[in-house]
Amino acid sequence: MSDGGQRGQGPLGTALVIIPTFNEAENIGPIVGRVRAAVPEAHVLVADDNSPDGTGKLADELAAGDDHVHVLHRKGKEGLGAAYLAGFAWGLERDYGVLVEMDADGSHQPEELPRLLTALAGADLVLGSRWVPGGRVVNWPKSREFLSRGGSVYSRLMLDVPIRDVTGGYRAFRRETLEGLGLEEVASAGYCFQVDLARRAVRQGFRVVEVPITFVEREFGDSKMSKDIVVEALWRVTQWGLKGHAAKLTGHDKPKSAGGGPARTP
Ligand SMILES: Nc1nc2c(ncn2[C@@H]2O[C@H](COP(=O)(O)OP(=O)(O)OP(=O)(O)O)[C@@H](O)[C@H]2O)c(=O)[nH]1
Ligand SMILES: [Mg+2]
Repeated sequence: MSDGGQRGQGPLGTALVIIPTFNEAENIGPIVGRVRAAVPEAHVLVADDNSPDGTGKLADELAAGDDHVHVLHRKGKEGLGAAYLAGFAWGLERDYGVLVEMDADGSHQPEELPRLLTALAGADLVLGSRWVPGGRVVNWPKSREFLSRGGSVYSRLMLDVPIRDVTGGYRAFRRETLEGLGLEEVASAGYCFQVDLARRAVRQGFRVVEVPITFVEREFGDSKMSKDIVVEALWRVTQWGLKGHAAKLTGHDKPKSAGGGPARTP
């Protein structure tokens, strides 16, 4: 083994790349293949919500031919957050030291994963970031960019988290970080799931580092983004923000338990 961190099996332990899927039949084969090529020692867990287009069956076929690929079949569509929570639980029950979130649609390029894993050597949580210098988005309409940037700025101001891309979903966690986040209390389903995890990490004092990524808009398949997901995010972020500000005013703003070192982002 040369550079363990880059190959998904460094001093932090083996990495598990969790890919939630709902109707990603065109994308699942290519994305799993790209992860396997980019980080050969990492394992992949496809968390499929019984996709009507047969994504789960395709994932089973990939798993049958590769002992580094696993499939978690869930009974129906329950949202990205629920799929990740089930995937985290699956990984934490096993011996993985690093858990990675990645979309199936190619927006998160597996070829950038070694950089995220390398950064995790000096962090508790690494966020792939579109909105730090060097980060960018390819093929997004202006309206979508406005929504994403606006969502991040609003969350940052409301929640007082020093993170540029707080809604992004390309992330690498140390096992201990996930264990310290209080996942059993997380109820968010859509985008705000990502915001929720990031704010919890900052609150617990974990070291959060943003690494620039090039986010590529999906080429195949349909988006699962919906008005409901945006409304949920807006509503929850506003609630969290107001609660946080109220707690500050009354001096009740300290987390229940301490995490790692001081939070920081570059
Ligand atoms: N298991 C599961 N996966 C989901 C669910 N909703 C979305 N996903 C997956 O989560 C990832 C992100 O969803 P996308 O539809 O790409 O959301 P998005 O990136 O905001 O939208 P696009 O810009 O259109 O790609 C993809 O891999 C989806 O297949 C769900 O309810 N269950
Ligand atoms: Mg997408």
